[in-house]
Amino acid sequence: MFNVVFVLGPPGSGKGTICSKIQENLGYVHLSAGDLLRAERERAGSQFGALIESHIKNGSIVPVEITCSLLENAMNLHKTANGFLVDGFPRNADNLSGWSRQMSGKVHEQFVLFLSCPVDICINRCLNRGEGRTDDNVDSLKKRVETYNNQTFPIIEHFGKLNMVREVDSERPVEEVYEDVDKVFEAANQ
Ligand code: UP5
Ligand code: MG
Repeated sequence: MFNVVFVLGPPGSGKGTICSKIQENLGYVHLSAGDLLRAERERAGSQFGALIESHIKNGSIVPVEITCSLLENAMNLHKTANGFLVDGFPRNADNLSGWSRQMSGKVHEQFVLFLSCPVDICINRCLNRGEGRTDDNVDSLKKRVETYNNQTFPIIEHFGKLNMVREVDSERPVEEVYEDVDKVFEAANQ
């Protein structure tokens, strides 16, 4: 049974940044659903490349079967890990039900780390990131934020009702955010 922590928050809230630090310090394996989808998009011979790119550019959500299989394959490469940080997933109701269908009995969901940050700050972070992502432009960001508000935030609320959400304010400098994140993990694993 794999331990899983879902890491959610608006685009640019710092999910990837904080997950690298958790991986480095606490030994959880970081799996970014977005990174896995981008790698699949680039993989020679992938039948999903064009579909994935059209969703990424439009800020819409890739069918769960694709994302969930990429996540499961990645988990199976690290069978001895303490646990996994599933970054940027589940993003909507389809993601959540697909995950339950495919993963129930194989994983234990510990909690949801929710990195909260005002959207205008998040957008500026993405616009200044300079990694050449095809979705770091004003048009795509508008759609990403809309998808987050309409589809992903309700998933966070759903987990909130189950008492599974640990919220950390990620508007602050990375070191300060991580300090609180570390406390959340300490409390969860004691
Ligand atoms: N930065 C980070 N933390 C900071 C801080 N505390 N103070 C100041 N600056 C900070 O950070 C973004 C930028 O901000 C970086 O430059 C960083 O240095 C700085 P990052 O850690 O990259 O933030 P993150 O939340 O990971 O932002 P990201 O853009 O990756 O989030 P998204 O959720 O938008 O992107 P993701 O890659 O997860 O998904 C992309 C697309 O893939 C989706 O829109 C969707 O189309 C598709 N997708 C699916 O379809 N299904 C999935 O399950 C997942 C993705
Ligand atoms: Mg990211």
